Order: sequence, then structure tokens, then C-alpha cells
Amino acid sequence: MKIAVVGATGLVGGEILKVLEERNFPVSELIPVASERSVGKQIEFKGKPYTVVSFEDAIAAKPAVAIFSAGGSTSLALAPKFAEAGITVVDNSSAWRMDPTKKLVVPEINANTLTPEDKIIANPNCSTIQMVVALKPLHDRYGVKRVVVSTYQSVTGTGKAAVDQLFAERNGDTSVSKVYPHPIDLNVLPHIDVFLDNGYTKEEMKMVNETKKIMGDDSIQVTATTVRIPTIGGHSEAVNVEFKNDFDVTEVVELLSNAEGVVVQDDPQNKVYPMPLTAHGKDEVFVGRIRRDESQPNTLNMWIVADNLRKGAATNAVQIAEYLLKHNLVEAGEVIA
Ligand code: A2P
Ligand code: 11C
Repeated sequence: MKIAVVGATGLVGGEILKVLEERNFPVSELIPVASERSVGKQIEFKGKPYTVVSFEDAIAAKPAVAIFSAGGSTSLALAPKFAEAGITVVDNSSAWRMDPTKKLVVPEINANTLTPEDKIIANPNCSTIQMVVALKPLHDRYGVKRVVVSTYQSVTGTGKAAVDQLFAERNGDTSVSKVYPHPIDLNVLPHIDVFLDNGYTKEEMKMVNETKKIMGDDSIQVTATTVRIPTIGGHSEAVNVEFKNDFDVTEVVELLSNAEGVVVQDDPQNKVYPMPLTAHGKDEVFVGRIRRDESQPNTLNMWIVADNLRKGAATNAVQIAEYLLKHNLVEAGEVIA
């Protein structure tokens, strides 16, 4: 399949290239796209150099799919241009997620709703993806009533400049420009994305609204506090879930162990639980600290960790492209394995 990666020079873009390579995605031609300032630069894919091109040249090359990870405003401006040219866009930004005419897809949950007419497909927010992957098998069995989630999010979620800020602070380098309003090293910021009129951040409301849309159930109540911490390996989440029906913890562990894309790491006696350090670079969602909330009926606590650049972004997008290809939902042309 001819595939364009828009934002190929960015953190998520780089991860998309790695994931395409690792999963042996049948790429017949790779078209890397970035901003005007990067056109002409070289990036590497499968050990070979590729030249970054403009979005106009990418559209003219007519890829079957374009995976976008270049920020919301770029997606708003460019995704329709690709779609009008018949190219299916898988978009990592928040630009189209809550548009009722666009699907918001986590393959394990709702890829079966996709059709060839879906020309702009939205990839959910990273912190939402890892939570719903773990919630879905439990929702199917017990019915999720309400979720209370607190996140511990990696600076990689903000992009390259934030990783630079963290390490510059750690190394005492004051020359690097700051993307956060406060120091991030040796600190914790209860602030991700912008604050809204209701006192929540946009990141928090993404978790509320995207969860309902992906699960196809507006009755699921979610309340979130999203927090940035000085780590790089992935996002962690303390999740408290109240179900409509009672559950058995052993069965919960079994359901999660058998769920697609989930790995249970839950052996506290041996100090085994998910952590960003061990989730880093992995495609799965890791779940541990699975235990009953003893303060109220039908309620469970768990700890969910995933690499936000992988399942939270690049892997989920590539999995959508794999689904499109497998189910003939795009004109893939000649496939070279
Ligand atoms: P560039 O490297 O040329 O700025 P990150 O989130 O890690 O900072 O990455 C953002 C990505 O989005 C980069 O690849 C960046 O390219 C790309 N990008 C930013 N603006 C545009 C644009 N207008 N058109 C295409 N790509 C863009
Ligand atoms: C973060 N979740 O960790 C954000 C990054 O809506 O795609 C992704 C923002 C988005 O900062």
C-alpha cells in the first residue's frame, strides 16, 4: 500500500515509521510529509533514506492512506484536501474526534463500523485509548456505570519540545525554551491542554466524551483529573470503575488476560505491576493492581499503563490502516510484502 505519514519528523510520526516497519506493514511506497521547513530533509525507513515532501506533492502521489500526526490545526486544514482526493486519512489529532460524521476508532472495540465511505477516521486521545481497551471487556460482562480516573502522563504526549524541556531542566541547561508554564522536572502539573469554562482541562473532557463515543454508550459516566509527570515511557492511570452488576476479581483478571491488546501484570507480592519504564516501546496496554474497592459495591480499582506514542497514537493508527487493508476498505493497489 502507498502510504503517507504527515508529521513524519515529529515524535508520533517517528513512532509510526517504527511501527509500520516492526509490524511488516506492506508499504509499496512511503511518502513522508512535514512542514515547509522540513521539505527536502531526509528521514529513514527500513534502513533507507526518504525525502520529506510537501503536502501538495503527497496528494499528487495519491497514497491510499495518509496517517496524520501534525497537530489539530494542520489536520483541520489538510485532512479534507487529502480526503477530497480520495485518500483515506487516519488522524491522530483531536480535530475530528467529536464530529458526529466521523468515526472515532479503537480497532479492538469498533473498527467493524468502518466503511469505504469513511475518508477521515479519527484516532482517539492516548489517555482515552488505553483506558477503553481495558474497560471494554469488563463493560461487555458487567456494564460500566461510572469511571473515576486520575492520570500520570508522560511528557512525550506534548511532543519533542517537552522532552527537551525535561532533560534541559535536569541538566541545568537554561537555553531551551519552555513549553510548560512551570518546571516539569521534579514537579507534577495538574494541567494538560487548556482549561475550559467548567474548570476541567480539555484533556479531561476528552476522556469523558471520547469514552462514550468509542464505547457507543452515552450512559457511561466518566470524571477525570489529568496530570503531567516527569516521565517519558508512557501514561499511567489509576482507574476506579463502578459496574451495574457485581463481579468476581478472578474473573476480571481472566477477562483482561484474554482481551485483545491487554497484558495483565498483577503480582504485587513479587513487585510486579505496570510501569512506564517497562511499557515503553510496547504496543499493548498493561493492567495491574486489580482489586475490589472496599468502600462501595460493584466497584473495582486498577492501574493501567501504555506507551502513549504506541497504542496511544502510532500503533492504534497503524492498526486502523491494517484493518482498512484487510477488509478492502481502501484502494491499496499492488501490494509488495
Ligand atoms: P516539522 O518537523 O517540519 O515542524 P511534534 O508533535 O513531535 O512536535 O511533531 C509535529 C509534527 O507535525 C512534525 O513532523 C512537524 O513538522 C509536523 N507539522 C507541523 N506543522 C505542519 C504543517 N503545516 N504541515 C505538515 N506537517 C506539519
Ligand atoms: C498529552 N494526550 O499527553 C495528550 C497528547 O488530543 O491527541 C495527545 C493530544 C491529543 O498531552
